[in-house]
Parts: sequence; structure tokens; C-alpha cells
Amino acid sequence: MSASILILGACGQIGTELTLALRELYGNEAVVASDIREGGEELMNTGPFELLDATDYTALEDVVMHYEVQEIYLMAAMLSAASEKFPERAWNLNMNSLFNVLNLAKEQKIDKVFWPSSIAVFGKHTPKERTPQRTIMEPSTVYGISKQAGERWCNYYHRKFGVDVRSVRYPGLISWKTLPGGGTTDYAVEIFHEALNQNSYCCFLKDDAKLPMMFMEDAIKATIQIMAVAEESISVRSSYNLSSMSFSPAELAASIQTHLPDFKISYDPDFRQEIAATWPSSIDDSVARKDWGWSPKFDLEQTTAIMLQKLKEKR
Ligand code: AKB
Repeated sequence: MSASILILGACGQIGTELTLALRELYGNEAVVASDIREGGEELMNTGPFELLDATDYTALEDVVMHYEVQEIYLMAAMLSAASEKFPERAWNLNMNSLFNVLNLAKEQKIDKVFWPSSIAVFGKHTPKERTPQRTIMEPSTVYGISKQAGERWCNYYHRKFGVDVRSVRYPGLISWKTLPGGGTTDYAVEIFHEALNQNSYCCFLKDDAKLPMMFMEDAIKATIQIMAVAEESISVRSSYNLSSMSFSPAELAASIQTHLPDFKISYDPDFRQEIAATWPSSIDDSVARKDWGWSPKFDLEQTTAIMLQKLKEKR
């Protein structure tokens, strides 16, 4: 059997939609999904799947050899809120999985790597509005530290060993197919489910906690696009800033109210508010736009309309 793309962490929020999009593009058999647990029906039934722990180098190498993998998308990670609860587990998962994949590329067992970074690389001393590509970072969370270290390792492996690793700093991602888990921006998905379930939502961030966000279809487009462009187009080998919209919980609630006028939001901020307070409000992604033509499609109004519509259909 031969395939060319392997997704690690394929059953998570991004992995699920990325796997389905890549299968659509390159054919079902060409895209191997893997995770430490099985995923949803569509993902499991449309192409090859392997139970695989991304921190196990030998098991990973076996899968790479078996399927003749050329490209790996490393989507397995512990997100910001969960990482604060399990710092060492988060560090081990987030860093060891990255080293495994970078080393496979260094040993020329694979050709190309996608690894996601995050707005979590920034910290409280970073300029908050239109955060530049290159700026003060100083992340304060375990997740942010792992992402910043990961960016430096990607850059190092590219410079020292010529590894073709590409990366974007995802903002909070909004999707209807799979729930996020363990993130600070998860509220922006939960709110839609609760709006339809009980017409109200209690938010764990403050009303004015404005953060950079993106509809999943745009995030998948960016991921596929950066992996498809010529190597010479990539001038940033740490990770690219990526942006589409920014909003606060109060602004998202107001957008939902244009469809569900009786929807009510209340606020009970917890430790995730402290994390959100250190992250940017908006991102300057002009370098990604210039280097590989990035341009988002979905704004808040479109995202709200699609989320409510798709989740209603799912019910
Ligand atoms: C999180 O909230 O931890 C993630 C992220 C912004 O990387 N969604």
C-alpha cells in the first residue's frame, strides 16, 4: 500500500477537517489519518487510519515506511488551558512529537512537514493591536512556551539541516464538525452549541476579551496553501502570523442575537481569562499575504450564519 500524506492528531478539531479536505484534494488512499483514539464516522470510513502515538518514534517511523509517507501534518498537541493543568505532559507531547517529525525529515525519510504554532507565542508585553510578524513575544503559558520553542526548533532544523518545515500561528478556530478541547478560545465554539441547546451561555472569558479568531474553512485553506507553494516563497521558517477577524464574547453574542434575538450571555471568568489577557487582540499577517498570497474569506457575520445553520442541520 502506498500513500503520501500522514496526519498526526487526525481526530481533533483541526485534524478532522484537514484530513477530509486533503482526501478530497489528493484522493482517499493518499491520506493516512492517525491518532491515539478513533475519530468520527466520516473520517474513519473515508480512508486509511492508524492508531498511533506521535511521541513514539519507532511506531511513527513504521507507519511512515509502510505507507511511503512524504508529508506529515503534525496536528497532535495539548492546547493552552489543558496545558496549564498538565504542564509536563503538555511539554512532552508538544515537543517530542515535533522532534520526532523533524528528525524523520532530517534523516530524509519524509520530504515536508506542517507544524502549527499559535497566537499563544505572544505575551503581555507584545503590542496588542495588529501584532507584527516579528515582535516581543515572552509567552507566559506552558502551551505558549512550547509553541515558541517549537518555532525556534523549526527554524533551526531548516537552517542547519535543510528541513522543509512550514508553519502558521493559528488564532482561535471556529468549526462545527468537531469540538475543540482544552483551549482558551473554545468558548467561541461552545457558545453556538449552547445557543441552540438552551438559548443562553455562561462565558469563561470577560465580555470585552477581544481575540483573533478564524473560521475553520479559512484555516484549512491556509494550511493547504502554505504546503503547496514553492519553497522559495517561504521566507519565514519559524511561523507565519495569520489573521481573519477579531471579536470579543460580547460582540459574538450580539452577532448570534441577530439570528436568535432572545439569546442571553452571562460571564463567569476563570483562569482562562488570565491567559486571554496576555494574547493579542488583532494580528498583522501582511508577510503571509505577500509571501504566499494568503487572504481569508469568512467574517464574523458569515461565520455566525454558517455555524448556526450547520449545527441545526446536524441536530
Ligand atoms: C487555544 O486556545 O489554546 C488554541 C490556540 C489559540 O492556539 N485555540
